[in-house]
Amino acid sequence: MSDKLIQLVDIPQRGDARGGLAVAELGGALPFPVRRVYWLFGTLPGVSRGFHAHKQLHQLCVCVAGSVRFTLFDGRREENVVLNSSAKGLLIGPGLWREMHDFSSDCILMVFADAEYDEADYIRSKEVFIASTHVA
Ligand code: T46
Repeated sequence: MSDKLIQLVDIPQRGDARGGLAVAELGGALPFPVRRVYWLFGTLPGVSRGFHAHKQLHQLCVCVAGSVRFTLFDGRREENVVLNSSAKGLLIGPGLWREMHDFSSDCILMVFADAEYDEADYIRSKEVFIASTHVA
């Protein structure tokens, strides 16, 4: 899988004896200016999410509580990444099919995105996604 499409980055920890503090800032863990932040929480037991790719969107995903497993597919190879620490962020570029599985009941997944929500940026059919990865 191309390193440019998926990358696990360290989120700097600036906590002290009083408690934790983690920082995602431009030029640090964040390689792009953020235009949208959303978070997934309260995912019901056994439920998987995602099942789409993005055409342009770049995102940084940080599991700030609990755990979740990402399955990422670039049209050829599949990779699984477990996020279970707020000290790690998963950078996901465009052109990657993503699924999220095994959400813990306390999972809160924060997502920093470089663009506003746009349904036209989604590819929600796996067939269409695979076809798009084989265009010369
Ligand atoms: C992604 C993974 C990690 C909005 O109206 N605004 C938003 O910013 C978002 C993210 C979603 N929505 C609407 C679209 C759907 O009607 O909320 C509903 C649920 O979205 P979706 O089914 O796409 O959610 P997930 O959990 O499958 O995927 C989300 C993001 O959509 C996606 O970009 O990469 O989390």
